[in-house]
Amino acid sequence: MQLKRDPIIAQATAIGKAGIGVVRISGEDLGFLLSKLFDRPVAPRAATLTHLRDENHQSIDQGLLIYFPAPHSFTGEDVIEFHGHGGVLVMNLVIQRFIELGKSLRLRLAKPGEFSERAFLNNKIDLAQAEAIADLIEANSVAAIKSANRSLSGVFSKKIDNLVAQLTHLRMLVEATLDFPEEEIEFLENANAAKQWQDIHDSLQAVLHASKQGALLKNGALVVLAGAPNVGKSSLLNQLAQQEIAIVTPIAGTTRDRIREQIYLDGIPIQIVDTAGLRESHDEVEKIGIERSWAAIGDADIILFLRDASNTDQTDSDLLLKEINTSLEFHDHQSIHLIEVWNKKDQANLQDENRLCISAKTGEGVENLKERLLQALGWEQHSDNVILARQRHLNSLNLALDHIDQAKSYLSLGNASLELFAEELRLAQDKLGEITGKLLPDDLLGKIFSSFCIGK
Ligand SMILES: Nc1nc2c(ncn2[C@@H]2O[C@H](COP(=O)(O)OP(=O)(O)OP(=O)(O)O)[C@@H](O)[C@H]2O)c(=O)[nH]1
Ligand SMILES: [Mg+2]
Repeated sequence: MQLKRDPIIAQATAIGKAGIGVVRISGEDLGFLLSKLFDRPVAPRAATLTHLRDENHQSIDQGLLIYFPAPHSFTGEDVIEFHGHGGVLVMNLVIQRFIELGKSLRLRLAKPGEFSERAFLNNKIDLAQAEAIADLIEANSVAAIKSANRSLSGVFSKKIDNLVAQLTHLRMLVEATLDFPEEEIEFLENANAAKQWQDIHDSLQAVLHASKQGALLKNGALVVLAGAPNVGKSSLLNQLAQQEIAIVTPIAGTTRDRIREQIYLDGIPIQIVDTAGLRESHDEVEKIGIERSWAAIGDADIILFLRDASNTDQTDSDLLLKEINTSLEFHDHQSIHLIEVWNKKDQANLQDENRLCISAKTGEGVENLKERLLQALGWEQHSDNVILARQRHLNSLNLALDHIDQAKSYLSLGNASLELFAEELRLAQDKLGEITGKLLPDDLLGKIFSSFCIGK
């Protein structure tokens, strides 16, 4: 038997001064609470203007009250919303008063994400949708909003559910075959098990691809500007950010510290890090700066290695580039992209089409550079079916794909391995179930919801 859950209350709008502030209450039966406020029945889903009064009948706040009887509410329980005035103190008093009125119901403050958790537990939304709400609220680009909305409306979950259904079908087929050992292979061939496997594999890969795009949209990338002193790293940072952020001078060794700035390329948040020019230095401060440059290089998704194209002697930069490549190899950082950029195009005579040439000063070639960055990140412009995935989703999808691949190897081994084939399919299905939350341990669920903010 399911334990009765205490009713919960929290401010649903941001805390601060605002025209209105909304307090939300959710509980299995809030009829008693309503009877404390009104001496007549309250119409469902209609706004009623009312005063919330203290025990001496003094008004605390006046606002609109809306009652959403279960199960037609966000959480699937009875929900009451009180739309009062959005002051910090007045909202606190409103919440306190409701808690007093609901004392016998054990009304208490909600924990972070608890409303969403209840919606999930009451099958109003699945886990991927609950996460999409959090992602929608936190989205910082139009593209991210669009794909969060797609997930929220269930597009992502539907894809996962379809895959699970395909897997179930194939598993049933295999299980049935196992009961008739003599006919196994023939039966599977007739049912085209290999084709079914291929379809599942391809759909899963498509979902994974769309999710990787979404993860890029959500998590962005770290781009580090590196190179010898004076090649124009800080100038490029300023050009990309369209602001004078870093100091630019003709003196080699101007930048001592890492300077960060976030920009958006096609909706993807990109952290640009400008670093101290790399060279042998005896200056105490500069030496620390250069150590930090090396640390930033190791953290990068993409390194933009800048050269001064107006300089006919590239020996220093050549050596430096070698050193960076060696360091990346040594630390097993093969996934870091390095793009060579020839700067100060305006002062140089460059006619090499294979080189990426820019002028950080005039901005020439910078649009081209941005495109190269997006390309290196694997971003496909105009992709309208991006799924705003979290790392958690990517992990589950990758593991599911591993099991699907493993299954294939058993299928090709013939009769003796059919049970192993079925087992891998089951494991893949379990991994997919983690995404929508149908198969996720309670402690993990709790962890996911507690990362949401209060009132959500
Ligand atoms: N003509 C021209 N000058 C540039 C260009 N980019 C940078 N400069 C000049 O080159 C000098 C050095 O530029 P910075 O941006 O400070 O170079 P940096 O790589 O950050 O140098 P450090 O911080 O010392 O490592 C400045 O005088 C800039 O004005 C460019 O595209 N064209
Ligand atoms: Mg600099």
